[in-house]
Amino acid sequence: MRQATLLFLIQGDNILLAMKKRGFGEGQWNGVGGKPEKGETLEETAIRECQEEIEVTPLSLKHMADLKFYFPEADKDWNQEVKVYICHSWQGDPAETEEMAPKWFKISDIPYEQMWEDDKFWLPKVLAGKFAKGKFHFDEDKKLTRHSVNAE
Ligand code: 8OG
Repeated sequence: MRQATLLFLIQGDNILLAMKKRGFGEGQWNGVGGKPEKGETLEETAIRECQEEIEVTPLSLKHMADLKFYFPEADKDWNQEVKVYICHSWQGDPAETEEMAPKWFKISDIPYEQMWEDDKFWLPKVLAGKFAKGKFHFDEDKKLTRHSVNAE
C-alpha cells in the first residue's frame, strides 16, 4: 500500500489547518503532508511537505496515528497508509503557497464538515493525546462506508 504523511501544527488551544487548493482532497481543510520521495524516511517527508506547503520547518514531530484508507477495487491505487504527526515547535510563519492556504482554528471549533469524512472519528482522539489506529473504507463516491478506530 502506498504511504503518506499528515502533520498538524498545534499551539495552545489552536490547530493549524490548511485549505487544499489542488489535487487529492481539494477544497477541504486538512493538515499538511504527502508521499515520500525516493530514499526519504516518513519523518523527512513530513518535514519537507510542511516546508513546501506552508513554508514552516517543524523542529519536533510526535507520531500520533496510523490510518489505513481503502477504496473500491477499481480505485485501489488510492489505497493509502497515512502516518499522522503533531508538531509543537517550528521555524517560520505559516504562509500560503500554490498548494495550501493555512489558517488557525480553535481546537473546539474544527470544521469537520469541510474535512475528510473520517477525520471526526480519529482527530479528536489524537488531540486528546491518544495514539490512534484506524481503518476506513470508502465507496466509489468517496463516501465512508465503514470504519474502526482504536485509541489508547
Ligand atoms: O500527495 P497528496 O496531496 O496526494 O497527499 C494526500 C494528503 O492527504 C496526505 O497528506 C495524506 C492526506 N490524506 C489522505 N486521506 C486522508 C483522510 O482521509 N483524512 C485526512 N485528514 N487526510 C488524508 O490521503
